[in-house]
Amino acid sequence: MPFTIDSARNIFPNTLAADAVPATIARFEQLTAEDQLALIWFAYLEMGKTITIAAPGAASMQFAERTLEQIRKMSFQEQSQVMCDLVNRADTEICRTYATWSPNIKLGFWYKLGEWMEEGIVAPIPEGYQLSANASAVLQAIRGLESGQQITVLRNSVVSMGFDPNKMGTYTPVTEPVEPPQEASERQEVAIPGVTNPTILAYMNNMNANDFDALIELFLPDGALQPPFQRPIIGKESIMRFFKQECQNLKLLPENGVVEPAEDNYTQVKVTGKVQSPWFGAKVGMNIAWRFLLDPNDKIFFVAIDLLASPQELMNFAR
Ligand code: 45D
Repeated sequence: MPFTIDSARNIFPNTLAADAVPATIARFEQLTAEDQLALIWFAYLEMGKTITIAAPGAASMQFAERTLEQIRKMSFQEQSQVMCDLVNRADTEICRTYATWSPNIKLGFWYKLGEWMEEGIVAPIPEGYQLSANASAVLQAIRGLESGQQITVLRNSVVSMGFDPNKMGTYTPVTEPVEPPQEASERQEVAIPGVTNPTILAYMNNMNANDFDALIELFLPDGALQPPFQRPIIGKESIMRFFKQECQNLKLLPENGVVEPAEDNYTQVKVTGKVQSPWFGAKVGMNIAWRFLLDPNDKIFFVAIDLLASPQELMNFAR
């Protein structure tokens, strides 16, 4: 029986993903908006002691500028209301604007608000704010996560704020401009012990060079890519859009891999290693597995990217 996207999702089923991330977010989303805002604030302050976030580039900040200026001019009470609206996914003008933004623009917007909260330009979390018992427990759970999982919790909660994009009808997504790919002379090539397959190596090298035109040609027309904790993105056009919106300036650092024959002359490949995001650079290395299923011509039919449960999982190549 040939593979389907659904059956492909189960290759290397022993791979242990960081389920603590969605579990923590589910608990977080049960809290009141005030508690959620205060909790993120406390978590962010604590993380900031050990890892600093890179300031977003002007190219991605320009799109949030009008909304930020609007908020800057508000009273503290109005500003607090806007932040609660975002957490509550209310139907307001700002929540609808927020929904059109790419994840990096949303993160840049909150980065700026955080700065302004610190400077007293935007309503701070009231001094002495007492988290509810549940919120304290969630903060405690976040403290116990490794840093790659902490930043994923933060990112995913920021991305899901604002009005529900599925309720918006048609709209134009707002995303930062796509930078040109890296010059050939500046590119570095990965080496993965156990993996010589040219498609796998080209995947890593093209992603690292922001060469999405070359990268997308590695996929079958109806191929799929499954990001951590998400449903598969199916088809070249949608995957290309995802690359341009969410994959610029990632650093993929594969460390180990295994290549095995699969049914129907397909090949399954598992690679593990680290990934760095442009927000934290080398300060946060996320433990990642890539699970590839290649067709008989070595085109990518499916690839899942998993955030791993623990560093031990980097060495787990059991089927
Ligand atoms: O609410 O091979 C305040 C794919 C308080 C592609 C705040 C990939 C109030 C294929 C502090 C102001 C992409 C899948 C908020 C590989 C409040 C592929 C602000 C994987 C919100 C490898 C909070 C890539 C702030 C991966 C400013 C795994 C929070 C990428 C900022 C992962 C948080 C990237 C930031 C991650 C989080 C980035 C900047 C997890 C960034 C996280």
